Amino acid sequence: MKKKKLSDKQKTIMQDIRRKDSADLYEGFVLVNKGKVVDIFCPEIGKVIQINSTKRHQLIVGDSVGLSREDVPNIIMRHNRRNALIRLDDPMRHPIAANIDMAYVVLAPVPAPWDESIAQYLCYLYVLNIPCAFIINKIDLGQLSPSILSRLNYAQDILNCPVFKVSASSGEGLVALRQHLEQKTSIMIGPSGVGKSSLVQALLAEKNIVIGDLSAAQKGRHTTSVTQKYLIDQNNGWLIDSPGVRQCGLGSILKEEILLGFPDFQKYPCQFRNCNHIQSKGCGVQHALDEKILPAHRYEDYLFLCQKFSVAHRYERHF
Ligand SMILES: Nc1nc2c(ncn2[C@@H]2O[C@H](COP(=O)(O)OP(=O)(O)OP(=O)(O)O)[C@@H](O)[C@H]2O)c(=O)[nH]1
Ligand SMILES: [Mg+2]
Ligand SMILES: [Zn+2]
Repeated sequence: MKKKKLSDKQKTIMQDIRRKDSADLYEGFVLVNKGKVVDIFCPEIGKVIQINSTKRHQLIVGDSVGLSREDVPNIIMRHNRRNALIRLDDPMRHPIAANIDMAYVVLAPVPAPWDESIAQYLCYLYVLNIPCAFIINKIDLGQLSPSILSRLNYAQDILNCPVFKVSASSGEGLVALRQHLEQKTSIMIGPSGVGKSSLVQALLAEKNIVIGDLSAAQKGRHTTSVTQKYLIDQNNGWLIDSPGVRQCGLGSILKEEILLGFPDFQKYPCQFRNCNHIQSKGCGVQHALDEKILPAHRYEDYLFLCQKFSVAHRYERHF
């Protein structure tokens, strides 16, 4: 039988499979995808390698890859992602960062957050199954509003989300935050202008392997446009800076997913199966609200997100 000729693309794939089998690869992870090139940190050689990116692997920050042991290494494979963060305002759900241990939502007195945004961030991270913490930055400029603070206290006390109060400018509170960032890969998310990049700069490790290469462009106070990973602690603490969210919304969150963002409601059982907690009689959540066991702000935020969902749904149909 005549042997079928392989195309160049098929040959490369076959070569990659053979290399994968040999397991003779460098392990690395993506620090930044600049479009044409990707910066990959390779712990074994302790260096950042710049590699031409291929569309095939669709690499995002935090992706873990296997590289060929050549003078000019190639990306042979992308390991499966443990999780992936999507942008809050992206109805198409494109991932922006992978393999995250913790997301820190950064807030500040200026620009002030809107009340329901706390529940929105919580819901978004619960749905993605990424642990959440909050950072109140710019404490040198004053306090957040009482309505935001009561929501953050609820998140801390009832939902076990740590809350840090810091100032990237004065350095206040950074010691405790730095400790919390140790030995994991974290990401800073939140509105534009709250100081995410300023915090990353303030927290960078003294002997940063990426500082010369990568972070010079971030020294100014420019709005961040790329998602990038930095070493902030010699104990393997990595921090990803992400562009601020301008539009608020939950992207294409589904109605059923909203309840995932309110695990505290499970403490109040209902007599209805699949209750959406909006009916009045016999609903455990409504009862807890009437009895003032569940704070009104928590229930109001739930109703707000449910309403928001219907808007997101209509919007989505245009795609
Ligand atoms: N007073 C005060 N200003 C701060 C603090 N942290 C950051 N800023 C200022 O806030 C502004 C925005 O800071 P960035 O770090 O660029 O904010 P960002 O969250 O990265 O913004 P995007 O990249 O657009 O999402 C800059 O003018 C900073 O100097 C702080 O702790 N106190
Ligand atoms: Mg920034
Ligand atoms: Zn109910």
